[in-house]
Amino acid sequence: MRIDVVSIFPEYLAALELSLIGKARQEGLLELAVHDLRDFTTDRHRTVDDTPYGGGAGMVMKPEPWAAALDAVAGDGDERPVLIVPSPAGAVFTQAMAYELAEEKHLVFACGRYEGIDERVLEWAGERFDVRPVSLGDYVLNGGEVAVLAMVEAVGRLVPGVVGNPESLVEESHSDGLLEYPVYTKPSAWRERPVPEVLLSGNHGKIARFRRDEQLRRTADRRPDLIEKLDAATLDKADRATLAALGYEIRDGRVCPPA
Ligand code: 6GU
Repeated sequence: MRIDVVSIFPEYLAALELSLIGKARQEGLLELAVHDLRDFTTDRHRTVDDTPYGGGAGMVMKPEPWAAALDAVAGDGDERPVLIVPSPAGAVFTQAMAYELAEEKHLVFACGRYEGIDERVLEWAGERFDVRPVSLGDYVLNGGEVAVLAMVEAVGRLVPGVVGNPESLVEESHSDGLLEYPVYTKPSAWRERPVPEVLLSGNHGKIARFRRDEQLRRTADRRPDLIEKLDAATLDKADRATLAALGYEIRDGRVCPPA
């Protein structure tokens, strides 16, 4: 996979040289380049922003440096790269989106700052890119760089070969619509706190059941919105009993919260 990131703070993306993603770059699994938007300006002051038409607070990123930068990274035209525009006004980034993006050959991230990029850039870019404004969630960051760090890590780890043991991608939070179960390691008793006994039993059926129930309990507690999105057809008898004990009711294939 090829990834291009355009930013006025290219140093922000230095973290992508570390850990799993850094290693994947060294091994050639990810080809990642960071570009300084100011290198695509033509004036002496390397200006990237200007005041908003219609008035209002803050500054808007000028179209021309963005057009020049996107022209430079677009590639030969026989592919249609995905242009991800991090913005609190985007669609929410999810694990499902990370899986989709991990299938792509070429991702371009356009990091806006200030109040955002002139809207015409996104319209114009639609001729050559699949343009996707994407948000990490309902809060505001000063720019797209931190969001790009998160998204490149979430997508990059799903690219085959980046995570050494692909098994570790199967049983993790959000892979089945539930949060992950709690984990424990040695010692079996620590500061008077024993590990749940079933985990020491060697009974793999019971362990699987315990973990599934912990997933259901934890998700109901922390993310009840995810419980309501479950398809009841995917729930076995024991799942239904656990949800019933938590006060949920199953009606017409939906999991309904306690009143
Ligand atoms: Cl992707 N960008 C910015 N600037 N703020 C955000 C965000 C993205 N996601 C949540 N807040």
